[in-house]
Amino acid sequence: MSVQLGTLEELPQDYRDAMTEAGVAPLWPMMRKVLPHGKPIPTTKPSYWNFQHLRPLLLRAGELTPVEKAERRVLVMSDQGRGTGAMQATSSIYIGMQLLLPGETAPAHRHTPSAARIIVEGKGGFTVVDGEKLPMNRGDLVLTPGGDWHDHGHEGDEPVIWLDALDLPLFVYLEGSYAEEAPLQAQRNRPDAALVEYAAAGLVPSRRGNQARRYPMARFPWARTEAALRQMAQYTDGVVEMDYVNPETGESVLPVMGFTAMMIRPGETVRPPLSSESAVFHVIGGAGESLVDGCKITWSEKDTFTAPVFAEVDHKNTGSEPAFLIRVHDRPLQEKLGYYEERAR
Ligand code: 1HN
Repeated sequence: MSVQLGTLEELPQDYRDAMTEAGVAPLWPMMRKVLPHGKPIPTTKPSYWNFQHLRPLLLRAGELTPVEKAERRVLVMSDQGRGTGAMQATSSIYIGMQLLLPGETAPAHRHTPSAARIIVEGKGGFTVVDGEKLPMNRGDLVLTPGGDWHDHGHEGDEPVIWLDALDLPLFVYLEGSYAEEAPLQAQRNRPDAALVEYAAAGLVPSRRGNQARRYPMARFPWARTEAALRQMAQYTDGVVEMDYVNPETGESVLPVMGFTAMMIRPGETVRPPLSSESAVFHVIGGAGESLVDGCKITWSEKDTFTAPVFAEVDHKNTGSEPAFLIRVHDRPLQEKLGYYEERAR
């Protein structure tokens, strides 16, 4: 049962003026807006970016704007519900497509928000995170946790493009977003160390009193992820999804953003439960169609799309090969806040 609450217009003008004068306002006309019944009413609308449309725009940015003038040469991918230029793809997730040309460097900085890269194309790019040089190959997930120094470089001979995902909107909302700058970092002597230390699931280095790093694994190479998904698909008839976790703790790899690798078999349709998370889907390979709250999105390799909180989502693989996607979501944040929720459809 829902009572119709009083409106502002019902109140006498002199009373409204007096409230404004005193710096107060009545709650009841605003109550349903901030506390809708049953479920949230998202501002976020399902959005989609075709990589083949973004690519020439990004390459043109490479001609028009030298990296020195950009610091990070990025085209921001804005939620359609908020409009072009919005630094949000969903309520809590920022995404953008970044270009680095051969020989270029993007200077070191560190900031309070955390970032992750999903590599879209090109060979020879690398990022240095906290002194550790990490190669960037197609499909890799590379993390830049909040507070860690990071710079990007390029030793190859073709453009390198990657998708950035940051928990920036939350930090902006909290008035907690800021950066510090520095010259390029000295690279320490163990490039990609985590791949050696965490080469086998369930085994971590014995530390004999030394503490593991808070973010022990900064790079998850796609080849390993795809092999794991394909094996899971053989082992189960069910949904094939694997979460990226911190190998020391089993928790999500970053505090706010979560990452899940998905495989959809040829011809298969997956119909996940409604969930309170918002999500960005990036297609690593394959082709399909997704219905997001009734909005049909036709996607293929390198495309990106979003789903708002509690969206009704169906993904269908329309190709003859397995489809692979990485989902960036805010479930870890919502779990920490104690309200993550799934509902049957
Ligand atoms: C950032 O630091 C990077 O380091 C990319 O590559 C995109 C968007 C907003 C704020 C910081 C990067 C970013 C960013």
